[in-house]
Amino acid sequence: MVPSPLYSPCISTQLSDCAHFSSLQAAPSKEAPKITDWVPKNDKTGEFKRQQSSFRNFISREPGAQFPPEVGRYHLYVSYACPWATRTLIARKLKGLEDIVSFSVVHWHMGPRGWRFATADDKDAEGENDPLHEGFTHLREIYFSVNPDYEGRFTVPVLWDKKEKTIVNNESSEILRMFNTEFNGLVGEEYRAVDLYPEDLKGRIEEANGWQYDLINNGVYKAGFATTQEAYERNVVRLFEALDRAEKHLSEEKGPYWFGERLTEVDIRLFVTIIRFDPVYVQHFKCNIRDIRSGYPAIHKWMRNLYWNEPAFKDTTNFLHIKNHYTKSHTNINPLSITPLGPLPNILPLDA
Ligand SMILES: N[C@@H](CCC(=O)N[C@@H](CS)C(=O)NCC(=O)O)C(=O)O
Repeated sequence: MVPSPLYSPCISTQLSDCAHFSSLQAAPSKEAPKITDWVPKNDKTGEFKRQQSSFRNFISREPGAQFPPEVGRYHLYVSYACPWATRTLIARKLKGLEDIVSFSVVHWHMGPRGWRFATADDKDAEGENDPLHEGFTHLREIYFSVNPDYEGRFTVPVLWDKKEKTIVNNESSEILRMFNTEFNGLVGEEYRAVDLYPEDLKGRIEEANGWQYDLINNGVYKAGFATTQEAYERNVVRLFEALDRAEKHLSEEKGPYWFGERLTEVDIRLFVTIIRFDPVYVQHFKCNIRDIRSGYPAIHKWMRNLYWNEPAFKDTTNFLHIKNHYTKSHTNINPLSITPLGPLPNILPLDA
């Protein structure tokens, strides 16, 4: 467990709702951080530092494994807004796990108590209730049901084990790897043949993941959550240098994917950030040195190909959740929660 004292269970809640730190009710601190204080108020660097994921167990085919692959045993809690969670949905579909691993989608709005489940008052398209825990209103309750002293952030994705009633893993990069191999004995040959992390590309995949995670996937957040001009500029410049590098690579590659004719996890991991870029990151995270549709022809073509030609990518992209979540939940960045309408369309056609 990675301790994160700033985000103890009570901090961002109405204190009366939280049993864990009931003694705090007597003297709530005015300085208590909010869930949107991605950079602690006293951090003069202004830099967003992402917390490590806390639950790191693995579903495994090894005999005697604590979490063996089984049909219907595991459940994913995701948000369609979240790029990290959407990675796992794409892999789930590409690997034919739709009848094996169930999933549910939280409401797009992340309020002071974090992600919440939809209620009867919400419209259908806005999210779902918790199908596994009657009466749970927020994702945080899942975390506390496993560890009442949990002190990390309440993030999606969460890979839940219905049998042991516990969280297996909440780190998307690892869930991708499990989905790639560990259910292969339960799926048909066409899905077994899909290898998102093939042996002969492992080195190049790790190399691409390394800079893309730091500078692009997390880079948009480091620019958008920065609380000083210097931190913003430092990170936004690095982000665009990395996009230039991706553009060069894709313009030289023959074939529709990052590695030519072979779809790998690099496509999944990069896509979830790029598809959100023009609709959200350009304006909301101030990543506006260029946009994808007018500034990066090769990335743009690669992204549109995945979206329009691969159902696993299009079917897991929900622009309503994406646009509403960021602009209406990050009230530190957008206090009036007004969602810009553009750019329209959210994504251009393949032949544009
Ligand atoms: N390292 C995690 C990051 C997941 C993550 O940060 N998810 C965000 C949504 S995009 C979240 O749930 N944030 C809630 C919070 O930080 O309070 C992963 O890749 O799975």
